[in-house]
Amino acid sequence: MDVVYSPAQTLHHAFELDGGQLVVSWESPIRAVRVAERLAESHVMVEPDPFDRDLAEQVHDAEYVEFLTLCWDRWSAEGRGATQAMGFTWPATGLRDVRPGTLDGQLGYYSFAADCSIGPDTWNSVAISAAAAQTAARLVAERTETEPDRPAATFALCRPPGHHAGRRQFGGYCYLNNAAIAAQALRNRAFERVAVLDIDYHHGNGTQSIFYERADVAFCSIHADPVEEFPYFSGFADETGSDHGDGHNLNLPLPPGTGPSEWMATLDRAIDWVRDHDPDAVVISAGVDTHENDPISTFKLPTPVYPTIGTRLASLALPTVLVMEGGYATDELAENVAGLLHGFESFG
Ligand code: Q9C
Ligand code: ZN
Repeated sequence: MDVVYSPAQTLHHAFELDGGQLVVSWESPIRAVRVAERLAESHVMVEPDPFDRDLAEQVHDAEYVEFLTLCWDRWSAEGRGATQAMGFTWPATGLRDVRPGTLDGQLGYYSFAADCSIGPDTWNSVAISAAAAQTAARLVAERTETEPDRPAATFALCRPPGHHAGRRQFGGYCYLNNAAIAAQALRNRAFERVAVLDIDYHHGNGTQSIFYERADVAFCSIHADPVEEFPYFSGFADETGSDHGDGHNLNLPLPPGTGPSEWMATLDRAIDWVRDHDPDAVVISAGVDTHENDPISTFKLPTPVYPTIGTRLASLALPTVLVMEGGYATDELAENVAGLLHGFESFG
């Protein structure tokens, strides 16, 4: 399969509040560098199309996208360019959900976690990362038209990741929701029903919330139980969708420390659920922070399991956009991603 990626995605780097201190984010540029280097040995690398803002505004509020594009310029115009922009107060429970006029107010209004700063290159990398997902969806749609009997697949090497970003909220290292953008792009083409299957260690709260009331995009996620893990306030098993989306959302939370046999059995459940929804295309939120050496996660998947995961995902035999999410074991990351893709490609 082709890989969509631009080196401009490495320009962004961020800080996160961790253990009471502001530190360099685990979500580092080297992640994309290593994965791209590795995949270039075995795959055709494709440059992303120009960022499609109208498409992004189908899954994000236009005002939010505008905020992201202007945030750094406003921040530096306030004379604060020596550090990066980050909120410090949020409309938490009991407070009012009003949009403030000031930058500090809006930084809180438009985010849910202090792990996601905005620097001079953030918007550029974020837009190109989203464009990679958008381009991967276009390629899958076009290949499905020319070869309808062979399920097309493309990997969007997205960085920064996206699945925590909601309609108007950044957090969890995510600003624009790349998987949601890919799913919407597929919907805008010939695919009437799309399923997003999220295998990142963390719950894809942003993707869930974007499609929660919709029947045309189903969402299923396997992740660490939010009782114990980020994002804490989303990802419980009783979140099943609402309104038209009722029954179109499935969360499969697992305890910290979950190993490969339990995880693979859960993947089988997820795949069965996706198949029961009879989608025309699939988006995989492909986080590999489930790895045993991941520095911020607790699952125990060894490197040799990723090809097996890829093969199972391919067994859906549907047009598929794979979108990279998390994965912070930088020494193993490229091998795990390459293993996932090779396993996928070896199916059938
Ligand atoms: N510094 C993804 O894997 N953890 N995001 C913050 C306190 C946030 C992970 C911990 C984890 C977000 C895409
Ligand atoms: Zn994650």
